[in-house]
Amino acid sequence: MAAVAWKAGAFASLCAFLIALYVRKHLDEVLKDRLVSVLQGLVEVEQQHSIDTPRRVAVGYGGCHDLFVNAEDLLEFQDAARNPEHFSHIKTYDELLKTYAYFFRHGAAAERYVENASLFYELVERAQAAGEGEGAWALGGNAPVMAARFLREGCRVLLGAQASDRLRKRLPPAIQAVPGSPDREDIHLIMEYKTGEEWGIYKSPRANRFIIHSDSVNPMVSVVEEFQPLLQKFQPHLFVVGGLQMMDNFPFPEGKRRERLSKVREQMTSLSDETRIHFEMASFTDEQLVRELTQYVLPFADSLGMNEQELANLHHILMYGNISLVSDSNPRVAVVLDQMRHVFKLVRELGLSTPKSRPLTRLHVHTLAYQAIVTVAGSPWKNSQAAAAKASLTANRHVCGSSEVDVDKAMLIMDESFSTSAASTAQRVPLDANAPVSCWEERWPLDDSHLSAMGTPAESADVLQVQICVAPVLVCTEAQQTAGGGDNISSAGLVLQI
Ligand SMILES: *[C@@H]1O[C@H](CO)[C@@H](O)[C@H](O)[C@H]1NC(C)=O
Ligand SMILES: *[C@@H]1O[C@H](CO)[C@@H](O)[C@H](O)[C@H]1NC(C)=O
Ligand SMILES: CC(=O)N[C@H]1CO[C@H](CO)[C@@H](O)[C@@H]1O
Repeated sequence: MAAVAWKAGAFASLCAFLIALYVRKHLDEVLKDRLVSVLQGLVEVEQQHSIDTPRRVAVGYGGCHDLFVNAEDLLEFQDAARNPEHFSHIKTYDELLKTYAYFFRHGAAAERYVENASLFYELVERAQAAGEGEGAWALGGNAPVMAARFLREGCRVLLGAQASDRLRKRLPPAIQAVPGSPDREDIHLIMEYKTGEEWGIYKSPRANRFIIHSDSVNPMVSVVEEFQPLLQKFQPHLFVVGGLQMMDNFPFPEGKRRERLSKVREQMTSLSDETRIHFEMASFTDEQLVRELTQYVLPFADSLGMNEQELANLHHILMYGNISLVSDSNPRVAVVLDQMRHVFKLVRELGLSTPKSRPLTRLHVHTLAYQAIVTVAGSPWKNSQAAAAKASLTANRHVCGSSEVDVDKAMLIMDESFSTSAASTAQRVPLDANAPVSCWEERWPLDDSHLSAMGTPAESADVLQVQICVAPVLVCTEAQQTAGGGDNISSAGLVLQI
């Protein structure tokens, strides 16, 4: 009896095992089929629109030369490092060691200006001696990355950077730039360390980088003046303003940063109405700088691009006047869309009291899991659905380092359906694998207190009609590169909309 029962039991568990195996395999196939459908759906939408006549795109500001070195090959641990301290800019080797120790022990990224040029160039010499020759150098800065992407997408491109000879050699020749700063000025020394790396009495909890430079050309945005005649002549369809985070943590003399930002504003307002202006946010640590951006830059842009953390920061500054230090790295669609609605309306309000401002008509937020684009109905931005699809595919292509998306190296982390808002009136939108990019229209009531300020007829002012598109990202599971992702993604999204 017992043996029979045992056999029956064994048989039953074997069956259960086989069924489980079958179900699992089947589920894997279902999942893979779903990824394939999503990919096909995205590619189909992306290809609906092509760019027939080359568009002219101008991209500011700056560019630099990144020199990569292993921190442990460059910085020798010395007693000064036993007392970590945080200097906003660096004058001596001891200050460098203390500041490095401060960030290294937390595995936190940081970038610092080295005021003592002879100290900095000594370090550059040492890094070159320790490094791998040419391979240790790379084109750096947001503007050149965006410029290169626009070029690849078939645009004619003008770059607002004073290109040193060394930088010029690395730029694709078809990109027009402002001739030269000295070769030495634009070097940024990127010291990398690994997870668990030991340095004297410290051990880094995670891999990261500590960047130093002695570059005053980029933080001062000194290219603005020389760029102006080229920009006027070029008559771009699109002018992209980015790279302003180089101003973060730079020791400006009193009032100088505002002065430089007002030059940027002047450049933006000098362009004709035919030119669309996009501002690409970045991660800023200086709250005052972000506040100045909301005054000098944001009201003069038609379009803004940013990631979810930058959105959370901007939202916080506009709502409460300060930066939120912690934010969710994988926020739900509803949370991001609600923040986008707020930011959109608040940025438009900023413009109301500002002469020569432009009303915001586009906002693109890129997250790891999805792309969201809001545009105002009737504005010049075209093809939002295709733009969201292209941005999403570019996110995968960039991180996986390949122009073909491979579903075996991709996954969806966006939920099966999402809510359009946390409000009770929200709709639930399913993520349809066969039509993965969801677009819908919304009418946003505007506060009537702004009607008179706006000076436009009530019918167009009391309600803002917008289109929202959300596209899932096929998240790359075998990351080749992450830096520069946002720049590639934002540019890819813009290129189909101008
Ligand atoms: C600048 O760095 C050099 C080289 O490390 C050093 O000799 C000099 O004392 C430093 N100057 C200042 C003002 O700290
Ligand atoms: C920002 O301001 C709010 C309200 O004044 C305050 O509660 C919050 O702690 C501040 N946050 C930071 C990060 O300083
Ligand atoms: C995968 C991809 O397209 N990434 C690109 C992002 O942009 C830079 C500059 O154009 C390229 O070098 C990367 O290959």
